Amino acid sequence: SVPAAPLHHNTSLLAALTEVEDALTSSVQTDDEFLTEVASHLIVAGGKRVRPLFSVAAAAVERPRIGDASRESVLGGVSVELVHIGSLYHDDVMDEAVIRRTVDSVNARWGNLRAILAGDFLLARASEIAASLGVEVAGLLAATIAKLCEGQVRELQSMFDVGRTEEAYLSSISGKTASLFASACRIGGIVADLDRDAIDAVTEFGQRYGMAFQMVDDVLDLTATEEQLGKPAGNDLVEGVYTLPVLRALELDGGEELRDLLGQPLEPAQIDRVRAI
Ligand code: GRG
Repeated sequence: SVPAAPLHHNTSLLAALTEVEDALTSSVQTDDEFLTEVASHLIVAGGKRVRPLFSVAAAAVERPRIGDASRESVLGGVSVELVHIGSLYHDDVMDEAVIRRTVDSVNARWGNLRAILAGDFLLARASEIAASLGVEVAGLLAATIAKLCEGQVRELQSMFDVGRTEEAYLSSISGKTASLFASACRIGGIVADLDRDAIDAVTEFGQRYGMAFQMVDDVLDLTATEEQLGKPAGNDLVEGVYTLPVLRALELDGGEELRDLLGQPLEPAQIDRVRAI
């Protein structure tokens, strides 16, 4: 969750995040109560809301107070968060994940068919909101959804490959994670009418931050607890995904011991051994 202390010093940022919550809730209202319930599931469950925070902050870079956000930057952030949540619905179907944001995954609660449809619905609502912000934002969000898909396909093609290169890993996370952080910032910059250099600068920041964010996420899979993650820890390891920390450990280890351990179902003691490496 967002650290409490800075928010006390910044009531306008807190107000923007409250607006984000309200707009997220409104965005999934339909005449179909069941669809609204399924689509609300991970909104209600929480999440850090890092991406909308970046939209709001990017829109405020040339203003005296961070969080001096326009309604448009809040809506831009909401469109990005809806894409993020929709991608989590689909990702959990692909991974057969049962826990997300500390609660049942949507597929575990309602099955794959409804999880896929509700994910589609979230993407549609994200597109509607982006379109209300103009053609540039709408086009950017659509292009970003395409990048997430490209990144995820690249991920599928190399994640289980013992010969995975760091370039393959970086190319995958650039698409599946960093592109949405970059667009979160860029949309904030566009709706705040920043000049083109500033828009490019906040986009570059988002892209780099997103790369670092995914690398940390992959390290946390090895080092954090289920309580901290809101989902089971060590998942990547159990499934044999070659994330950056694993690739680096393979290098450090000289390869042999770790190479023998990986690529098969691991016992708890073996997981501890890999973590130690
Ligand atoms: C349908 C848009 C769409 C895409 C299809 C499934 C897919 C392709 C992409 C998934 C990509 C994916 C799940 C990347 C991982 C991103 C990531 C770091 C998730 C965790 O983000 P946090 O830590 O989670 O911000 P919270 O719960 O705090 O929001």
